[in-house]
Amino acid sequence: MTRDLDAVVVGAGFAGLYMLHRLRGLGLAVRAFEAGSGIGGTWFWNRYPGARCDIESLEYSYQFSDELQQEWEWSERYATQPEILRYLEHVADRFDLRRDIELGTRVRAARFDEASARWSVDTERGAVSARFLILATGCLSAANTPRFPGLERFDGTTYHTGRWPHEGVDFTGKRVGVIGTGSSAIQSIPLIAEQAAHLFVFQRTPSYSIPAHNAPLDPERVRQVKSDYAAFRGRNAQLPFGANFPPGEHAALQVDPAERAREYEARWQQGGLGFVTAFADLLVDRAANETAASFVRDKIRSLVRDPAVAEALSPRQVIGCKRLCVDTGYYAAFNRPNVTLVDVAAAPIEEILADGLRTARARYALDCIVFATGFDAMTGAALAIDIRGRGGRALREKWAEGPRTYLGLGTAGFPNLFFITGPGSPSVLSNMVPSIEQHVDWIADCIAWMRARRFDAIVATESAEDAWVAHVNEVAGLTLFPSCNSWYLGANVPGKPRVFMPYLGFPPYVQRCNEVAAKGYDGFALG
Ligand code: N01
Repeated sequence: MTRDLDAVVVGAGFAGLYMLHRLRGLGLAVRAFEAGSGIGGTWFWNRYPGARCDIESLEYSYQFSDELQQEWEWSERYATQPEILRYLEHVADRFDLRRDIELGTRVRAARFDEASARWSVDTERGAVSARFLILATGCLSAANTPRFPGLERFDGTTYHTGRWPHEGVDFTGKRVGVIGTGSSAIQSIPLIAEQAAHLFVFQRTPSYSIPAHNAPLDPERVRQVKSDYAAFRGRNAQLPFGANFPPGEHAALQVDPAERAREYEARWQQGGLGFVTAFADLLVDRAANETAASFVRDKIRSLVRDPAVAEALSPRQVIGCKRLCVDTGYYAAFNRPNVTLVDVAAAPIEEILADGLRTARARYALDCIVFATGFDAMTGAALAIDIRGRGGRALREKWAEGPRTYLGLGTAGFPNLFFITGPGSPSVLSNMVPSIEQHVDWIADCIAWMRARRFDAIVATESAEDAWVAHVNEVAGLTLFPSCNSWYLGANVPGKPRVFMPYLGFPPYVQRCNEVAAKGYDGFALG
C-alpha cells in the first residue's frame, strides 16, 4: 500500500534533519529517507584519517535553537568528523527526529503526477506519495572514482575518502598510494604518512593550502560568542561568504609590497580560509591574486626541504579558484623519507595493476590505493535519482547541458520539488550550515504560506529561471572563478558540462530570496 505524506525529505545530514524538524513543526506528515545506515550525511560517510571541518566549529553549527547552541560545547577550533557526527546525533535525539527517518533506504525514482499535483516516490523499501519532494542530498556526496583501466584487477585494497570504512584502516607496514591532492587528501596524507611503510602521492594539480593552526577552543572566546550568539551570527551573515573571514578593505595593489606581505603573514599565522579575503580584489584581479599566490608558493619553498618537490607542490593556477585547502602538517609531510610525490600531470596514470599501478613513466608497487578523487559535485546526488516532472520529463535530460534552477531552490517543469543548497545558490561558496538553515526556513515558510492559501502546487517559471541562470553566470564571469578546472565547474568529472554551479555572494542572495517571498513568491507560478 502506498503511504500518503505531505512531504518527503531525501537525506538526513545537516539539511535533511533541520528540514524534517521545520516541517514537523508545521504539523505536516513527513518522512526522511537516508541511504546511509546512520544519520549525518557528509559526516557519516567521510571518516578518513584527519577528516574535520575547515569552517570554525562555533559557526559550523545550527543557530535555529538558541538552547542548542548554548548547551553544545565544541572542543576545538575546527571540529573533527567524529565530533560533528556526535553533534548531529545529539540534534536528532534532542528534537526527537529519528522516528521519522528511514535509514538504509535509498530513493531510486520520483514522478510528478499532474492530476493530483503529488510526487510518487520510489524507495528501496517501497513507494510513498507526497505533495512536496525536498532534496537534502548534499553538494559533495556522490563519490567520484575515475575509471582507471585495470581497477578490477587490483589485488590490494581500495578506499574512497568519501566512503571510508567505519572500523577505520590500519596502514601500518603498507605501501599506500593516494590519488588526488584536494582537501580530503591534504587532511589525510600527514596521518597516513605516519603509519604507512611508504606513501606515494599521485598529484595531477597541486592545491594551495593554508595552515589550520587548530587548537582547543579558548573558553574565553566561547564565552564571548555565547554571550551574544545572535550578534555573532548576524555579523557573519553580512560577510560575502556568510562566514567569519574578515574582509580586507584595500585592493592588494593599492598597498605597498611590505604592507601586503605583513597582511598575508598575519592571515597565514591566523590560519584558515580567511587568507583569501585579505584584500578586496583577490578573487577578481589576476595581478592582485598573483601576490597572494606567490606568497603561498614562498611558504611552500620554506616548508619543503627538497626544492624540486617544493616546486612540484607549488600551484600555478589562481589562488582560491579551486577550493582553498586548510591543513595540519601537509607540506611538511613531504620531508619524510617514506613519502614520494608523483606528478601524474606530466605522466598520467595509465592502468591499475594487480600489485600497484603504472603511470606513463614508471610502475609503483602498492598494497592499498586511496581515491581522494572527490565528488560529482552539486548535481551528482540529485541526478542519481530518476526524477520525472511535468509530461514525464527527466531532470537528467533537462540538466544535460548543466543544471538550471531559479535561486537554486526550484527548477521549471518540476512543481513542488525543492533543492536545499542546490546549484545556483551560494551553497559551497558559503558556510554550509547557515546556508542550509536559510534554505530550509525559506522552503518551510513557502509551504506554510501555500497551505494557508490552499495552493497545491508551486513551480519556477521558465523566464525567472532563465534570468537567474544568466545572473549566476554574469556574477561568476566578473571573478576569476571560471579560470581553472575546478569541481565548481564540474571539470573534475569527465564529460560533465562545464557550468559554474554555485552563486557568489551570500548577503545579496538572502536579500533576493526574502524579496521573492515578500512579493508572493515572485518568479514562481502557483496553482
Ligand atoms: O576532492 P577534490 P576532495 N587522475 O575534487 C584528483 C570539501 N571538503 O574530496 O585537481 C588523477 O577537491 C584531482 O585532481 P585535479 C571541500 O569543499 C572539505 O579533496 O582535478 N587525479 C584533485 O586533486 C573540497 O573542495 C573538507 O587535477 C585525479 C583530487 O583528485 C571538496 O569537499 C575536507 C583524477 C580531488 O580533489 C572536495 O574535496 C574534505 C584522475 N583521473 C573535503 N580525478 C573540509 O576540510 C581526480 N583527481 C571541510
